Amino acid sequence: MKIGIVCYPTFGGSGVVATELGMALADNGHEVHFITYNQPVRLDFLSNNLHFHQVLIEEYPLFQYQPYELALSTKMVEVVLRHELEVLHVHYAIPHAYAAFMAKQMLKEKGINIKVVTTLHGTDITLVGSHPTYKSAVEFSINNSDVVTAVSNNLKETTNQLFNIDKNIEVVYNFIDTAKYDKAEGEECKRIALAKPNEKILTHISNFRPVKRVEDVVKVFYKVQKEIPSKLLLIGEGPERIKAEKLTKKLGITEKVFFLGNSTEIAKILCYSDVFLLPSQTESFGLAALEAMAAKTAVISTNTGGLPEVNINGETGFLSNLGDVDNMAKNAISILKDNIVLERFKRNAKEHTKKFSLQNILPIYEDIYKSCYKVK
Ligand code: GMT
Repeated sequence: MKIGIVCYPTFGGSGVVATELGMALADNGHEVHFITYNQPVRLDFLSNNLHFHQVLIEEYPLFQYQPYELALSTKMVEVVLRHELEVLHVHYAIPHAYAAFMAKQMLKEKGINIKVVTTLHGTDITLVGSHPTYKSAVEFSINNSDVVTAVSNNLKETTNQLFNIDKNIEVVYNFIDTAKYDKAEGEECKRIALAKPNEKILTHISNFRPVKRVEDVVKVFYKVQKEIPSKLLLIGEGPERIKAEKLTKKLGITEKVFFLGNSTEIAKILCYSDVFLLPSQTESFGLAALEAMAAKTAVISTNTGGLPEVNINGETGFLSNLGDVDNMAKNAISILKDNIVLERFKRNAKEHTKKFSLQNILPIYEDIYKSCYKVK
């Protein structure tokens, strides 16, 4: 099929999922067109069935805010017409589902019935989408998509609680290309560069937004390193990084904490890790946790949102109440203090990711695209 993918091109989970999906669809013989304002960070190659169309904004002194949705829907129309796309798959409702609706209307005038699949990722519903500033437009664009998917059962339920949705939301879990992580594990994993042989490695990866509670990561690590010789790797960039750095200084643990910034080498970094920390206020799914699990890493997380659907308490890691850093540290220590226990959690984590493998999830999206043509 000929599929247009609209997403944020950044390190955020929705952009990562959209990009990995597009690349996998292209590998499977579909013609995929990314439509966004920059080449997605994980889109590391283009080919004759993998294309990128940049949405450019025309600056004008009158505009305090540039009308991105207008430029995006115009670009969608142009790409659909030029490449005869059959489906537009938009990731993250704001403003992509709204822009897709506008494109659909414009194309209708030209006698073309483009199908729109909207995937809800989390904050587009929980933190931003339900805010009165955006709520009506988000509800409208969800209800006017041909198919709507959510990345967890929890996100589906939350969407139905927060909005008046008149169609069934299909749950399609985030997925992982497990082969990538097996490869990184097989290649030389230079753990020695970061930690001594007796030291354990804890990791956190995020966009360092307030919802991730990065200070809790540092607080948990502070307690863990008192009992277990260990290092903490923090990967990502964002507004909370400075606070987290200040806290490591205050706690006197700077020499044990490495801020590594954004990285496209996630599989390689995760191959070092023993425990992954994700103390988020909410996560619709927690793709970062799934990536860690694929790299054989146990997960210590909160029990919020869709996290219990990914991290199985007592099996792949542990779940704690929001903000309960004592419990998170206690759980991490209980895994890290015994190498046999650690190995069991790591193996379970890896095993559990099979449920979310690319091979399982890709055909679900392919069926959804086909099903659009059966939808009225
Ligand atoms: O977590 C973020 O802040 C980024 C955000 C995004 O949309 O890029 O992530 C959301 O989508 C991911 C992919 O579906 C999910 O794995 C994350 O759990 C979700 N984040 C939140 O719900 C906070």
